[in-house]
Amino acid sequence: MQIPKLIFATNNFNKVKEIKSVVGSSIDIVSLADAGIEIDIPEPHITLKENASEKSSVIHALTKENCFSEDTGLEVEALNGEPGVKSARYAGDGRSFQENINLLLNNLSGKTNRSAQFRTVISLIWNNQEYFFEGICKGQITDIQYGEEGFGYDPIFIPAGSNKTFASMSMEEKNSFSHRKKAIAQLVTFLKNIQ
Ligand code: ITT
Repeated sequence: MQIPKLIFATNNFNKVKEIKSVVGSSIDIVSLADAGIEIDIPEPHITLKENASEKSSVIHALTKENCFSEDTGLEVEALNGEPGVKSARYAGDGRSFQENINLLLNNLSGKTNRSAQFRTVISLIWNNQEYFFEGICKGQITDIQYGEEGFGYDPIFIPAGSNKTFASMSMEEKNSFSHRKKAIAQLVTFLKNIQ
């Protein structure tokens, strides 16, 4: 059986690293950089699903090749699901991971409900048809940040079943809990079953 090839419509190299580490040699993942595509895809919608769809559709229109994208948000219960779809630009356009973390911890200060979840929605375009997959990781937001690994909000998120932040884990350990791993595992199973 031939290994399926998929272009991954993302400019976030951390996502590429994590997803490659999960799929191993079962899928040939080609990042936008590997494919020589330089594009900043807008994410104008109010749901993760629509933004994921936008990213994969733009790359499919450009390449006509099988591709996928994912949109991820950190949904904090005490903030009514924020930053959610705005996770990348919570503190404003072009702001750093650190500025987003600072704003989130500030907005949560004094709140005892620290429950949150990461949610990833994947849009796969396979043979011109679109399919969606979702992965959720529930957990808690810390009072202070710690850990140097990972990216984004990893220094302030402790997944349920652990006592340390994602940023204090190796990639393999993060994968054993993560939203992204759960979503991509469904995509891998889907491709195995339809080939
Ligand atoms: P692409 O749209 O190019 O894929 P992006 O970084 O803009 O990359 P998103 O729109 O999905 O990705 O933004 C989600 C933001 O949420 C991201 O910038 C991080 O700050 C955060 N994030 C996503 N996944 C995360 C993870 O596994 N751990 C910590 N933070 C994460």
